[in-house]
Amino acid sequence: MTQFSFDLGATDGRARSGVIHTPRGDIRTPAFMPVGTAATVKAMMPESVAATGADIVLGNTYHLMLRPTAERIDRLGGLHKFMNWHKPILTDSGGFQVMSLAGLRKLTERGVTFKSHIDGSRHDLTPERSMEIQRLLGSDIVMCFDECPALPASEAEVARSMELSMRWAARSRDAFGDRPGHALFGIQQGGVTRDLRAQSAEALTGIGFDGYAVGGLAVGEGQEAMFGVLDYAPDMLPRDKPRYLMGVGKPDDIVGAAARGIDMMDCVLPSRSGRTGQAFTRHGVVNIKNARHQDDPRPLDEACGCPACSNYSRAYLHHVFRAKEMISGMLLTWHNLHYYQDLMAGMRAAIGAGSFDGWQADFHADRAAGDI
Ligand code: PRF
Ligand code: ZN
Repeated sequence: MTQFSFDLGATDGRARSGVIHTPRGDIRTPAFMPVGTAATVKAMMPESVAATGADIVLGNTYHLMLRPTAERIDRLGGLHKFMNWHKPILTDSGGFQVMSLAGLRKLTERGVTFKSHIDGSRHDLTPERSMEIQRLLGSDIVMCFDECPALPASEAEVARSMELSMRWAARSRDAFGDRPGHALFGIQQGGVTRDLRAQSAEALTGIGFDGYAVGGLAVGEGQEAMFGVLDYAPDMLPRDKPRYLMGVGKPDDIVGAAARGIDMMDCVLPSRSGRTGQAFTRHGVVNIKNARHQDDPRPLDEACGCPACSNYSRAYLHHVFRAKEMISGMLLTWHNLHYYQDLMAGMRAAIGAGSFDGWQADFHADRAAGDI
C-alpha cells in the first residue's frame, strides 16, 4: 500500500510545487481544497468537483459529529463511501468551528463543551474525541485539535491560547497513534507575534507530524498582516513536509501564500460566492445579479473552459440567479471552483518552469485591466 509521503518537486524563490502521495491518490501542490463541510461540496456532484481539477476536499468534524454523527457515518462505511468521494479527504478538528458557530461554549484544559447550533444539544470535544471522530470518518489527513483566537487579541491571550494548543497537539498525537496511510497535521498558532510563532513551531516539530498547518490567520488581521506572518512562519516549519494555510482565501491571498511557501489551502469562498451570485474571473469579481448582464450574450470569461462559460451567456446566468433557480448556484460554483483550480495549475506550472515571478505579474496585470 502507498503510504503517506510528500515529494517536493520544484522551488522558485520561496514558492514550492510538489506531490503528496496517499493511498487514495496524489495531491498536486500548491493545492486548493474545496470545502465539503456537511459531506457535500454544496451544489456540486462529487464527479463535478473532480472535473474542476480538485485532488482533495475538506470535511468538518464539528458539523458531522452533530449531524449525521461520526458513528453513523462509520456504520455506513466511512465518509468517502457516504458522500461518494473516493479521493483524499482532509478533516478539520472542530475547535475552530465550535468557536465560530456553536452557542454557549466553555473552554477548559480538557477541551471544550458547547451547544449545537442546530438543536441546542450539549456536546463535548477534546483532542481525544476529535481524533476518534476523524478516525470514524475515515479521514486521510487528520488535523490536531486546537484553539484559534480571534484577532485582535492581547499578546498574553494569544500566548495562553497557543500554549494550550501545543498541549492539545501532544494529546492529539498520542490519541492518533500509528495509522499507516493516514496523516496527522500539527497546527501552528501564535497570532501575528513572531516569537510565539517560533515557540509554536518548535513545540510542533518536537512532537513530530506528517504535515504542518499555519493556523490562526485570516481571522481579522487583514492581508498585509497575514503576509507579514507568512514572510517568516512557513520557514519555521520542516521543509520536507507539506505546509497548509487554513481557511484562505481570496485569489490574491492564495497567490501571495503560495509565493511564501504554502503548499495547501482551503476556503468556502468559491463555493459560497457561487451561491450568492459572485463569480471569480481573471479580471476580478463579476456580480451576476447586476442588471448590466441582462442582455449580455458573452460568457462569464471567454478564456474559461468550465460548463458555465462553455454553454451559457451572462444573460442566462443573470436570469437564473434572479429567478432563484437552483442551476444558478450549480453553474457559478462550478465556474468558481474551476477558476481556483486553474489558478493552482497555473502556479504549479510556473513554479516548475521557474517563471513564477512573471506569472504573478501577469496575474496582477489581468486583474488591473478591468472590463468585467
Ligand atoms: N485552526 C483550525 N481550523 C481553522 C483555523 C485554525 O486556526 C483557521 C484559521 N484561519 C481556519 N480553520 N483547526
Ligand atoms: Zn467558467
